[in-house]
Amino acid sequence: MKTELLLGDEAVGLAALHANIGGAFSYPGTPATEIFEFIEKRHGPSVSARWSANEKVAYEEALGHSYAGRRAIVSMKHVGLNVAADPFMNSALTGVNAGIVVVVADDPGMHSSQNEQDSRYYGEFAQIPVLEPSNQQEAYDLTREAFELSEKFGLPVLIRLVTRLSHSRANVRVEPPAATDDNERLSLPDPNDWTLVPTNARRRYRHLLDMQPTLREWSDKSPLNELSLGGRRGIITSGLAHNYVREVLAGQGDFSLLKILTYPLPRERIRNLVSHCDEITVIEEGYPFIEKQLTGLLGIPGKAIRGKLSGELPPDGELTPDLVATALGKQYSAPLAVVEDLTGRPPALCRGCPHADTFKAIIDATANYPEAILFSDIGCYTLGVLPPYKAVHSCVDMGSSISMAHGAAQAGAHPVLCTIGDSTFSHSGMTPLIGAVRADANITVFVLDNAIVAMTGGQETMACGDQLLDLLKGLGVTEAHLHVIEPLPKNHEQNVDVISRAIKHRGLSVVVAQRECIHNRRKAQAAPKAAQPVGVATGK
Ligand SMILES: Cc1ncc(C[n+]2csc(CCOP(=O)(O)OP(=O)(O)O)c2C)c(N)n1
Ligand code: SF4
Repeated sequence: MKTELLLGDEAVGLAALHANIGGAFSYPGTPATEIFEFIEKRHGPSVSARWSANEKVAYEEALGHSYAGRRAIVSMKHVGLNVAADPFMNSALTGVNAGIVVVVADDPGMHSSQNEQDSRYYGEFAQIPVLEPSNQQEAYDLTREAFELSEKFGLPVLIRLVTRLSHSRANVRVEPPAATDDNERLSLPDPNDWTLVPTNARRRYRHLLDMQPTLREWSDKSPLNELSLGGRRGIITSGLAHNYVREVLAGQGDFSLLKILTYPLPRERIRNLVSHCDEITVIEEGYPFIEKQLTGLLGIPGKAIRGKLSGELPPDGELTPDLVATALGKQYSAPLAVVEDLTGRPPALCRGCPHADTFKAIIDATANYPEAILFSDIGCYTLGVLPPYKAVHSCVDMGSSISMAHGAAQAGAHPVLCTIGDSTFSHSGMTPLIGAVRADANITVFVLDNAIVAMTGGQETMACGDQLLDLLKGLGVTEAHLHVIEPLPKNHEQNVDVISRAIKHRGLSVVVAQRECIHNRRKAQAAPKAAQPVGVATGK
């Protein structure tokens, strides 16, 4: 046993290595990125760790890895699970061979996300076990346990993190595994369980339903959920929110408390708490997931249930100790002074960013088109919505720019432009482009090739430079309407001219803006840090 100072994300990554995974699969996305990055830095030769093109691909790679007999971790941000939802839902029917742990980091408060959806609903939707650690130590312990559970139940297990846990550090007691055969693989499963034609799928769904009482019993009996009965005022809390409750109560007040870390909900303990208390406040980060199940449609006669649905806590944003204290009718004063008067600093494109020069050229080329629409996508270039550019008219989900542009063109809009980064293009831009090519859609697509996944911290991109151009040609973009510009101030007039011609063409044009992110070169020049492989315990 030794101690390491780890982010919540890193604790998950280290636990996965200690659980003897064969592979880690992911697509970058804040606040989950550091899980994979930690594994990438620390893994030994028996572990495969490569970024995937998107979350669906990552999930399917993990599924294939499990099928072939090695444990797999697949990590993503919450909206990534929307992209991976198809294999995720269906893997609850196929089941797993070697263990699969799906780690999803939610972002209540939307620090860096399009929404604040709560991944516990996905766990319930797929009818699989969910674990929700409240601190870094539990992030480590529960990830180790999740692999055991996954193999015990033959199901993927979902771990739900939230930003504050993913991105804060604490000392974690870790236990490297005893010597094992690192490359050992389980034998192959029955292919009939994995081939979801209707006869097999019906049988496997029945099996999943038959598993539910076992999962409920496991959750009911799990020592991870702690119930302490005291006064007649009850609190149910889960995951990270438990810390706020502890901080606010500071060991005082005559409350009964149930801390939940496992789903399906531990009904027996909830029943005990409810029958002991007159009123219950539910304190959970995210949607009122527990509260809704507790109240059902009509509530519990004779009991007051408080939380986000009843208005004691706000329905959106992150919890804070202040909010929790108010909901519990307590006074709270922060142990450290809070600096209130920090000047707000809106995000902005870096000085010298290639995207800035592309937007300047687009703005000048569309100056005579007041009706021009520019659909954008998710990446640094989304910041083109802000002054001084104010060029971007939408950003919905990854890959949506090209399809939305195609839809607008079909409504008769002109000119219709869209901007998509190189990573987002590989993630989910290629499929809509095939449709746009086939229809010769009257749109101008800008692929912003800065040779990196910049917004999430500079991960490798799947295709850039000549490879990206080959890809575009392979998807059917004709050479006559495929333009390459270098977005630099000195090329401004020339670039405006190219874009103007592309817009005038009544059909599909693609403009590739090729210039490296200014941070990429510096990063490439920096010496790689020495990696410390994680494997079998050395006893040191
Ligand atoms: C489904 C989903 N997965 C991941 C993310 C996180 N994310 C935001 S932008 C981005 C990629 C940005 O790369 P690129 O399109 O090349 O643009 P750049 O930031 O390099 O300009 C990622 C992975 C997300 N928002 N949604
Ligand atoms: S990180 Fe790179 S791509 Fe992002 S704004 Fe800065 S220079 Fe532009």
